[in-house]
Amino acid sequence: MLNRRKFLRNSVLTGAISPIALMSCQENEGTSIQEDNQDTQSKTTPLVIATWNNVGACEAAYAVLNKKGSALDAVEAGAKVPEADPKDQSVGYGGRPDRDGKVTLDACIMDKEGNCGSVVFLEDFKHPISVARKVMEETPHVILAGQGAKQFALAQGFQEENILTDQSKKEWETWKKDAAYQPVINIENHDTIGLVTIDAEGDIAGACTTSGAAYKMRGRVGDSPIIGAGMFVDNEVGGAAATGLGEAVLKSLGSFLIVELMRQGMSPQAACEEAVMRIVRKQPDHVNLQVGYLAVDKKGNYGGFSIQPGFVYYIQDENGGQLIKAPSHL
Ligand code: SD4
Repeated sequence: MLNRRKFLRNSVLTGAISPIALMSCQENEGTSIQEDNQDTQSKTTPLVIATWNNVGACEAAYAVLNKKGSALDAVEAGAKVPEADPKDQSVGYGGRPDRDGKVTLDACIMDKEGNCGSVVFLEDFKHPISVARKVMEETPHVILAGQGAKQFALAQGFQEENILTDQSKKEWETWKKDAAYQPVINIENHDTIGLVTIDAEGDIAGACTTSGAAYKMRGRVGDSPIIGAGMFVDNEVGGAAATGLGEAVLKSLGSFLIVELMRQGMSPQAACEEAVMRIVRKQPDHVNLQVGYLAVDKKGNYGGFSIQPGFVYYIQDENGGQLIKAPSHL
């Protein structure tokens, strides 16, 4: 909360936000952005909340909820939207490859009972989230990796296909000329989707799906498919999701931490801030990397926070959708 106060004080002092009207609007890619400058904001349930400007995903997820569908079906439907979109180069089909030119996907899903499934280092499938769901529903395991995950996906009837698009291949070929291995992700250019939904019954589910850090080392797995790091939900409390440099999130299991802090009474906003501050306090290189968290509790209170400015998240309920600019530490 110290940091939240510092943020508010600095913002007011520099005139970045008006002390009377703490909400401001900006334009970004045709979507109006609201600045989240309040300690507790809330929405009615059912609702969908997702990292970045993932409007299509939130709409698809909300359409499921609107028809009284389950939170679990909603997160899967939502996650599949960017997975299928070749223009989204951080997720699924069209994702940027690793340094060897192979697209490797990470995804996880979790339901209201605390059941979860995950795939890591999965190649050649467009919808890792659906394979992760099958891991949850059809196996006694939580995580399947690489060739084993592929074998399982094929056995489940998923179609193998080339998911490296010409665009991502071309960019990789340009990158290869210098092949500078810089795992620091461009702080403004993430699209990894972590989403949490609350359905009409008040039940919660979560999902997270990504192609991971561009040009990563072959075999690298990030936070996104790791339950408790990239995403975590607890039906008694709420849910959280992460985006940004996975290594930083993994070191503090950020999403699990946020849910536990909410369990102890913190607001989603304060819990996201504390999770970011754990990274800030323990990882001196945080100035060079981005991590953004979002969280929602059972009542529909929500929040988000990041290390660097630039993290936005999208939230949708019966009143429509809103893109929200999260406050940041720096
Ligand atoms: C990873 N957390 O693999 C992911 C990357 C990400 O938006 O969030 N990109 O580290």
